[in-house]
Amino acid sequence: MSKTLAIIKPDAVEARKIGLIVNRLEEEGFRLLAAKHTQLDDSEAGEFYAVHLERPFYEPLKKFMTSGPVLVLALEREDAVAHLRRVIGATDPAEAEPGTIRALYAESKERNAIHASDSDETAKQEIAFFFPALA
Ligand code: 3AN
Repeated sequence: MSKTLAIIKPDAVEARKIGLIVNRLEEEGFRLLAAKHTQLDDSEAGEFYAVHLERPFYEPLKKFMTSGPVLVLALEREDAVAHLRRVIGATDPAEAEPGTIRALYAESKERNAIHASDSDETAKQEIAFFFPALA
């Protein structure tokens, strides 16, 4: 068993897709270890996306991620990181495989419904960031 972190982003929360997305994750075999409904502030979003600091989309990404509530999820499953990346689909919904969460619910590259950790190492850091008790 391994762990990963997902964030249902402000666009999907606003569009009332939390239930459908959590249902899909459970159908995919993920166990929900912890959940936090919160609105990130600028410093939290900045720290979370620090790896993108030099990218042109860093400021708009922070603005979007702080624009409304999100649902942060710690998830467990066999091969959790890779499986969740497959289930969410490509960053750009136009390139996401049909049936993936982003193909179904994302609007654009930025407003793309859901975040998922991209490696076991990142998953560990991201889980510790939001759920220190699980680390
Ligand atoms: P992913 O979320 O698929 O791992 P990353 O880690 O490359 O993608 O990017 C993190 C977030 O930054 C994405 N979820 C998306 O919201 C935003 N992002 C990435 N690339 C772009 C881009 N070219 N334009 C706008 N936003 C972007």
